[in-house]
Amino acid sequence: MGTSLAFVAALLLSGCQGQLSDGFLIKGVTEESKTITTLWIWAWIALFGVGILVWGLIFWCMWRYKAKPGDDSLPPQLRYNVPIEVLYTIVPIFMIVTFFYFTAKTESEVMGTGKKADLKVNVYGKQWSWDFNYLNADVHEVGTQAVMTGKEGVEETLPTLYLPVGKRVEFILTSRDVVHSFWVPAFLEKLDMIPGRVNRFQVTPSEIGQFSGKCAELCGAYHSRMLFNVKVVSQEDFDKHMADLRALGQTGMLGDEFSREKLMEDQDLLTSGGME
Ligand SMILES: [Cu+2]
Repeated sequence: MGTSLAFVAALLLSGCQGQLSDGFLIKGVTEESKTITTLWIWAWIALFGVGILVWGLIFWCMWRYKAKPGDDSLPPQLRYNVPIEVLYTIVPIFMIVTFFYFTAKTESEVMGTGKKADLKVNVYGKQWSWDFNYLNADVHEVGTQAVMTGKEGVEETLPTLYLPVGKRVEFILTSRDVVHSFWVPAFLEKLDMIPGRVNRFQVTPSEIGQFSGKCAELCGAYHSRMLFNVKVVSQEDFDKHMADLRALGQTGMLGDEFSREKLMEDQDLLTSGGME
């Protein structure tokens, strides 16, 4: 009941974004999102198939074995029916194995970093924003957390990740402090950023436009303000943005110097220095 209500709610809520041909999933804007949407649609088809079969059997039993008026005897009681028990053990196992197989297959296709990337971007998570190191152009962008004013236009103040359309980008995800999660909903993919670990995935944005990104792992007080924009632009506009960053002096790669811990340490040094 809970699940079906949640499903109806999800359908209603996503109704304005998705459409039937995408299984009411939000529209993906990368090459890889087609594979994900296909998995999503086939999962629903399989689930509806199972649902219709199960509901059908339930209603058929209710109708077929309904008590007759005046007959209050118990129907024959079944116990230890080995064929039925074997059947309802094997069928769910078969279903789970099938789901697992297609999920693992899609995941390895989508996440695969075996192909050569056209560009590499190191996304550095921190409490509570993002830094982007464009490895090929040797320039970077520094982000600060969103300031929620309650007014429109917050997007303009957010750090923006630029990506050229139709180019395969490899994200190299690292974190300075706690676990964050790099999520661009329109990419239909997200991946955790874990301190001391490097996570990677590749996508090929296939549509020009601006999309929103956020942190998908509760990471502290201002987690909800850990927002960014993604701008998928033409190669010329991308090159121009790289040149702009260079002109601003934002060259080289950012390291750990912007972690909150590090900044607090420096602050402590300053404070204790001032006390002496
Ligand atoms: Cu976070």
